Amino acid sequence: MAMLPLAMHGKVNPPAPYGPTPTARQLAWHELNFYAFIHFTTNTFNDMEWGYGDADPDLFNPANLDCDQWMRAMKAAGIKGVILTAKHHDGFCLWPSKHTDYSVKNSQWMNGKGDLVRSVSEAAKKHGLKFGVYLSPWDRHDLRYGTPEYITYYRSQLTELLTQYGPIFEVWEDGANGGDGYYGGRKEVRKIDNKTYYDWTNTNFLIRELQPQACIFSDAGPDTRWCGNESGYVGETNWCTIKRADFAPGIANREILEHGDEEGVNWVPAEVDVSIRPGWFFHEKENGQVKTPEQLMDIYYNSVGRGANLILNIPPNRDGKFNTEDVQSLEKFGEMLQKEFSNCINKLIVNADASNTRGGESTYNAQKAYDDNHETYWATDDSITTGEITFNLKKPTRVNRAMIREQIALGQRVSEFIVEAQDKNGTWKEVAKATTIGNKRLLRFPDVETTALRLTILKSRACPVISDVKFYYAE
Ligand code: FUL
Repeated sequence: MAMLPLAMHGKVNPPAPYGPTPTARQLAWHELNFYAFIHFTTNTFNDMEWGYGDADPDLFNPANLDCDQWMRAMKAAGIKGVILTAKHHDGFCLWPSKHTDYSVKNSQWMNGKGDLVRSVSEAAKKHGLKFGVYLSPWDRHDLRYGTPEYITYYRSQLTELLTQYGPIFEVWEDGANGGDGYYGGRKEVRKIDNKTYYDWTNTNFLIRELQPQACIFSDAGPDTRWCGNESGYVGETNWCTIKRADFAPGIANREILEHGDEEGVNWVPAEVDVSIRPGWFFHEKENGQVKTPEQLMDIYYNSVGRGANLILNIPPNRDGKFNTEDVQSLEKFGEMLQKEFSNCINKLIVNADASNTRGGESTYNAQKAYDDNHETYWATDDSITTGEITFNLKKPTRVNRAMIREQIALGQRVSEFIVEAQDKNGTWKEVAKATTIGNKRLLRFPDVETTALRLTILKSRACPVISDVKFYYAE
């Protein structure tokens, strides 16, 4: 006999999925929360952001490449994966592609025997980080850019990247497209129609075929979307849904991308891309502008803490290492992040009551919101879209942080909620108010000493399904 889903062991059906729901690959992606971006190419050596496409391959020559150092610094910050710019807009390939001469094989670095995609993917594997690739669609070097042959070239390169370097967790389809460039010496302006030129549908089929577990990022998904800015935040209200058909890579309504679309028909959650420095590539002159651990913490709350994933860019220097300023900031941030959520006060919860429990059945009761099991959840009856859980504490306890998660496998529902704390006179005081929850909502509020905490769902598109509520005290 087939196993019944856990919640069916009771008499009451679990809530039916509401609206679009994530695929298994998206659900796995949601659990990652935080990964890194590496921008590295000839731009690093000639101090550019968008190389024109005519840089001499010999320019690329990191004298003391140390990918282990990158991985250690990333891990110290709590980073769980890394995406490398295998090719940026300048067209220079960091691996010895068979389909162009414009690559590391013609640079003096390691006498043309180097393969940076290999070095980074192997270091990532060794340190337990996931690996992903960015392959810029816009190529300012290649003569074929703008013609159908270029699309064949792009796909051949993707095939190399997706077959030679182990499992890929994400493929980054950039939106910057067309303009002036070297283009095999023609030095002209080339414009493409970014809705039709790339035929993304078929490129994405290829990715699915070669790496079925990889999430595909672009302004339009299909798996994860741009958050509409490069400043390190997603909207306070952040829906994981959009209408995918309204977008294409390079065709982006920033307002919608920043907040998602409550009525959206596709599950395409936001990814927040931001650099630890003003630029995406390393520039000596920006050494004094590395984001501080405190700034990184704000970014973390404004991305991961709003249900998005964070991709933080850390550009290696000309030596092939992360600069000291960047390493120090990452390490300090990692320590702060660890402290932020190390003192969970859920252990002091003696009991919890919900205003309504689905079918009156223990399978969905308030305890399931703090049982440390993401699979189980508190849910109400289908007709109930507001409600509260009161968490009673063993003794007066100081609290200043909270984490709340919906069981997004059943869709995103909540659009308004508050957290309150009861003072010693029995008076309830609001400590936090927010809109959407989604995969994860992190809240910071001033210290409060309390004997009971209350989560109130004020508005939800369907019965709330809350899988985790955790309270913390951060010193
Ligand atoms: C943009 C690019 O133009 C930037 O150079 C950078 O790679 C960023 C992540 O995406 O579209």
